[in-house]
Amino acid sequence: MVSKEFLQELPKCEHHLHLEGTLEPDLLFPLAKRNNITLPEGFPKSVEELNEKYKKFRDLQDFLDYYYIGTNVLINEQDFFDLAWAYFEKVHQQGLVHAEVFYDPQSHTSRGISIETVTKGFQKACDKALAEFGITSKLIMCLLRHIEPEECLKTIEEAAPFIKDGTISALGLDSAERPFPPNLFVECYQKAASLNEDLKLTAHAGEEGPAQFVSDALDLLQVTRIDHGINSQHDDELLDRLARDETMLTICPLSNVKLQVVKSVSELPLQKFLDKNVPFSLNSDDPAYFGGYILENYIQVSKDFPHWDHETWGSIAKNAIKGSWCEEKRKEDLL
Ligand code: ES4
Ligand code: ZN
Repeated sequence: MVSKEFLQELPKCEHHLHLEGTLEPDLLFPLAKRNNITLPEGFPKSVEELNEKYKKFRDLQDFLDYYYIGTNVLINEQDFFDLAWAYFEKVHQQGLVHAEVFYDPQSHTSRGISIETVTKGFQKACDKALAEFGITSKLIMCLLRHIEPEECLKTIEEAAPFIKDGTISALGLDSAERPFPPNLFVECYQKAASLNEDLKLTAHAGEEGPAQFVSDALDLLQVTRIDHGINSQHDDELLDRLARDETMLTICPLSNVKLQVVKSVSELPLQKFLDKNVPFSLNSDDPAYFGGYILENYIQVSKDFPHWDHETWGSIAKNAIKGSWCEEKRKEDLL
């Protein structure tokens, strides 16, 4: 098995990280206080109690219920900056060199907070991460799939200035997967893509949903990356397609265990993906909720796949760089 030091020093890229999912209990409570937010009846009262709750979630929806409550404590541009900056400080220590990070504008606009406030706060943290740590980053705006597609179209219009000027690099789709399949969002993806030909497209698919949702995201939404996608393992033709087109899956090992998608990391089809040349990266998803940041995810995978040597790990890190949406020059420098 490779050492923690080796994994720490590998130049790592993260492609599946929800900024709202980096809200640690020890920031959630102070922010609630700072912004005079009353947490709902029955919500844990202390950092310890909340950490206890985060030890296990029944499923994706059980987690999302907590995640959306947490989101409510974020009000001012400074809060969004503080949240993202705390993330960059942590992962800088872990050997992260490039991050493509999600955020959910609708979790905030639905509470009367403007898309400008959110986007500018996050963007300033990204700028500081580049200036202080040399970490490059991209912002990916996600649509919440439990919100009506009509509403989502309005969100895209509100975000249009940031899509047009490239502040938002990509569009994603998250929240409860099974009840809200990709086909509902065809118009939204077309509309967003029409605003900027450089806009990248991705979607959560095949986390709790079937392999068919992965194929549908590729065919109907024209995405060039799939978030999670682990249920692709059940469709050999789809695996061949992902390999042929070099469509990267952004795998989130600790998340899959916490949300009971798998019992343990060893159950993940990572060896199959390697053998079939399906590109994937390893990511933390919602690290404050799932018990680890990027390095802890790498370490857990190394424990569950102990036969992987330095060369295997080197190729995993390289594939993550290759699958990144950073500028070609940056890619060359990282490779
Ligand atoms: C998410 Cl793990 C996961 N799946 C779907 N939507 C999400 N939003 C934040 N984390
Ligand atoms: Zn996710």
